Amino acid sequence: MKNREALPYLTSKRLSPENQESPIHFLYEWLTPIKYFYRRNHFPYPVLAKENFLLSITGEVSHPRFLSYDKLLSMPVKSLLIPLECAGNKRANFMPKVYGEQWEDGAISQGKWTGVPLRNILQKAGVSNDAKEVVFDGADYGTKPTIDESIPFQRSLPIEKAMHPDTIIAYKYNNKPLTFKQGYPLRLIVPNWYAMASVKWLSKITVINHTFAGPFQADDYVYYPHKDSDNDKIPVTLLNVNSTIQKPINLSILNTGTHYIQGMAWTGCGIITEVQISFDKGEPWHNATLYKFPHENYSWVFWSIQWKVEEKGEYTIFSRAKDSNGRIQPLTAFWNRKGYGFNAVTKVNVKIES
Ligand SMILES: Nc1nc2c(c(=O)[nH]1)N[C@H]1C(S)=C(S)[C@@H](COP(=O)(O)O)O[C@H]1N2
Ligand SMILES: [Mo]
Repeated sequence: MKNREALPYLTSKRLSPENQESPIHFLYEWLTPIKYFYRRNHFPYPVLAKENFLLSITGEVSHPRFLSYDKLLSMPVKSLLIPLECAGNKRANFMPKVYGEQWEDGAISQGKWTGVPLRNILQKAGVSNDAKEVVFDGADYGTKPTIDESIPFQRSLPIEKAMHPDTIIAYKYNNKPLTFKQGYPLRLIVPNWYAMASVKWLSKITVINHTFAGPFQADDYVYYPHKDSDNDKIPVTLLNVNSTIQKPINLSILNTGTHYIQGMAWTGCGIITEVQISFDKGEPWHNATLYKFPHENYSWVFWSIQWKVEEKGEYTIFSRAKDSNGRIQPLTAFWNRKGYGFNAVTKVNVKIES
């Protein structure tokens, strides 16, 4: 039979706007192929052509700029291996349940991003001394239930993060021009932060001397620890330390013998130093072997451990990652009303049948 393929595919959570999970359990690669990159959108896709496109840099700057796509391509370039993880990744695991896209563990993907450090462009524009934040506009727009008018997708960064040498305006993914769904022609890439910061279809950069309070900054992407009040809210920024068990898949039926438990781990604070596995609900923990991509400290790490199992029955395999800042996946996730940053110890149930 023709056109029959046994390949993994994106799992749709929603068609418009398009929200789809990566088949993360089947990806043992450093670079997620573009067809397996997860998709998370707030609005319909905008259509941009590089020919009539100018990126503006205005606001608290001495020399406002309007850069063409070709001008950007002529500037000094940088390439980095960076994962993008949606702040809602693994939201489906929160108890009690929270409203929002019920992502399992596939709202994460990574690849090689190539572009111009934002810092170079800001320096050319001459950022004023009282600059506080930089606001990034995507070209996509639409309405939100809480707001009447049509608004663009907008996010800000503190000036320090905007000036970080690894915050880049990307125009290539895995050595090819960005695809239309991933932000063509330009996309901000903010390493170590949850992916809402990495604004697609980047069209406008505005330096401001106050705190930005757009809806995607001050309402969404904020941890609200309480069910009924907005007290103690904290903005969502850095990725939590986290891991995913890729193999075995949850609820697998296996036989006695030797199995390899495999997965990935990542953090937004330093590097992964350890991944520990328990073969059945906690103590004892065993150290997995880590596989790191040389000189790419933002990249996820892969890990693997051998499991010899002789007794039939049901088992719950746990994984927990630690990072160089002493952070470790907790047994229970920090519950918050909008369901961001789930990073409790990762669990997979299996049955050993014969
Ligand atoms: N312009 C624009 N940028 C955006 C978004 C968006 O809806 N519009 N979504 C953000 C969120 S919440 C995530 S998780 C990532 C998703 O990127 P992807 O679709 O390439 O996976 O893009 C971020 N940047
Ligand atoms: Mo997201």
